[in-house]
This record gives sequence, C-alpha cells and structure tokens, in this order.
Amino acid sequence: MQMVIDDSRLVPIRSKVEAGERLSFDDGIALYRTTDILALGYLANLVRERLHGNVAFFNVNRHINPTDVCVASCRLCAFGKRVRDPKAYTMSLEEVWQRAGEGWSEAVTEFHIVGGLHPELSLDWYCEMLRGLKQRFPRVHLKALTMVEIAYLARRTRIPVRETLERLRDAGMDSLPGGGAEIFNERVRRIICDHKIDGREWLEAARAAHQLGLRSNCTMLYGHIENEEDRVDHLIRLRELQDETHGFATFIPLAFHPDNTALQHIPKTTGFADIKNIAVARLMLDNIPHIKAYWVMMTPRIAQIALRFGADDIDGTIVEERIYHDAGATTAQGLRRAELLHLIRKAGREPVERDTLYRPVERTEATFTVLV
Ligand code: V47
Repeated sequence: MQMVIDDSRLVPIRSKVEAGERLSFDDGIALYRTTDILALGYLANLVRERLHGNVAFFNVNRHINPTDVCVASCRLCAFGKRVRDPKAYTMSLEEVWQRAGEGWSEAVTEFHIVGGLHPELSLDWYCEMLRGLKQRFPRVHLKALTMVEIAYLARRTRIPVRETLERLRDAGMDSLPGGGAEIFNERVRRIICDHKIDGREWLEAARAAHQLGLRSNCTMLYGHIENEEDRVDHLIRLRELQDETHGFATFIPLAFHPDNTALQHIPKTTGFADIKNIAVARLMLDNIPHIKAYWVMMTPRIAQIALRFGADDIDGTIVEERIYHDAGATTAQGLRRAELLHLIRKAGREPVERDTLYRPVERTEATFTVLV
C-alpha cells in the first residue's frame, strides 16, 4: 500500500527517495516547508529502515565538562562564563579524573568531554587530562573536544590544527563530538556566535580530523534566527565534506534553548519542528550513517517518536548534562540504561547498546556493575 501524500511538492521527492537518488537544495526547501509531517516521516522512515532495519541504538556514556570558562560569549549559549565570573568553574586534573568515575554503577563505554574556550589551559593540560583518563579507564572511549575547541587551542598555542589533533590523539582522544557547527551561514553566525571560528574553519578542522583517521559527529543548531535556506545549505555542506572523507558517524540536530542566553526573547522550538529536523536530516544526509534524536534536548517523549521519523539513535545515559540545563532544559540530567531500553522497546524498535563506533556492546554481569 502506498502512503497518501497530501502535499503535491513531495510527490517527485518520493520518487527520488524510493529510487535512492540524492535530494537537491530545492528538495530540502520543499521538505522544510511542508506541513505534511506524516508523508515526511514516511519518507524518512523508509531511508532509516533501509539503513538500520528495526534497530535503535543507545549507549552508556557520561558527560564531563571540565570548564565553563569561555572567551567567546556566544549569544546562543548559557553555559560559558567569563574567566573572572565568580560562578565560573575549572576542574583540576584530579577532579576531572575523579568525576569520570562517579555516577551510576553501569559501566560506561564513552566519556563525552567538552568545555568552554579557556584562555589559559594549555594543550599539554588537555593531553595530560586524556592520558590520565586512559590510564584510569582504559576501556572507555574518549570522545573529546569540539572542532571549535581544537581550532582555538591550535590558534592560541600556534600549533597547526593537524598537529594539535595528532598530539591529542596520541594522548588518548579517540573521536570528536559534533558540537560548535551551529549554522554555517556567515550572516547568522555573526549574530549568534560571532567570536567562534567560521563555518569554513569548522569544516576544515573536521576534514583534518577525518584525514588523521579520527571519526567525528556533526550538528546543526536550529530554531533561532536561521531560515530554511540556511538549514539546507548547512546540511549540504556537511554532505559534501562527508562525500570526501566519510568521517562523520552521526548527525545531531540541536534545538535552540533560549533561557539565560542573550537571545531569550526567541520562543522555544515546537515538537513539530523537532520532528521535522530529524526527518529532513535523514533525507538530505544520505551519506551519514546515523541520525541522533538527542533526548536531553528533545525530551525522551519526542525522541521516542523520532525513532519512527528518521532517527536510529537516542544518545545515552549522560549522567550529568550541563549545557542544555543552563539554557533551561527541563529534562533529567541523565537516564538509566533500563529507561533507555524501555523507551526504545515501547516505540516498537529493537534496542542495541553500541559503543561510540556503533559496535554492539555485549553486557556480562561484571560489566553492569564495574566502571572499567
Ligand atoms: O556546541 C549551546 C549547542 C552544543 C545551546 O556529538 C546549544 O554525540 C541549544 O554538541 N541551546 C553541545 N544548543 C551539544 C553537542 C552534542 C550533544 C549531544 C551529543 C553530541 C555528539 C553532541 O550545544 C554546542 C552548541 O552547538 N548549544 N548552547 C543552547 N542554548
């Protein structure tokens, strides 16, 4: 039985999707403009099930944010603090290592490590942090530092981006998270994060990482001042780099959270927009294997629905989330493994615990209860 498509602009897109053809810029715009969310979901789900069948991935991870000191003061952000702000914090190396071991007794397979652009922490400090984590938790994957942090460290230390990445990799960095991409369009970027590297530099850092054999994720921040053209342009720029490097594992659309930011007059995104961004991403990013419905940002309820609208991953246990909670997120700071299993099963999907590189994790009694 064929899906009934109410929006006639989606009919030629259906033919392309069914034939496995690449969608164009104009197709992307049509997908963003439609309100026929069921047709959009049908098409995205077709691609999602072609790639992953009925499986939905999650992982057991822990977020660590070593510092919230940041020289950038992006309007979009509620997390970063000035160096002299009495509320700012920077962990000592010992604190980072100790924090990594705290939390639930479910053995984590990944530390997700990001922070602000600290004007004093050296490349050696970051290398020492990674080495110390590897020493203490040799089986845990270190997904550390965004392209923005890498580019900032490289500029400050006057070491080329490639060499900065090499040193961090040699100290234990296994891959990079996808943050900091925001929206590549320069006009928008100047308003929401004018002190950050530009889109071209973000993509160059990702290219350098991929060329060194490091995989990374990628993101897009939506729901602020960007328009549909900016979003489609962003997705296509990611798709073009992926054609070249094949280094992106996962794309994560990130809904702007306005509370406590300089853009707090902007209304929060709607469930409709959140679902739509998942579906459009699945359809446009034909060469990026995974689309993540980040439950902290979407809420577990919407993330669960997203598993039927193009997403195949809902992220992990996280334990202690800060960036979204500083910007008004009302979700939990972490979820238990059993809660993630429940969400996925109730969506009629088959949960698969993965490591960062999407290899299935086999759990034995011992790996449920110890951390290393
Ligand atoms: O880089 C900051 C964004 C990112 C706000 O790679 C905001 O697996 C919304 O990148 N409202 C951090 N977004 C989160 C991130 C991420 C999350 C989960 C998984 C992965 C992954 C990556 O959050 C930042 C920025 O783009 N951000 N402030 C805000 N007020």
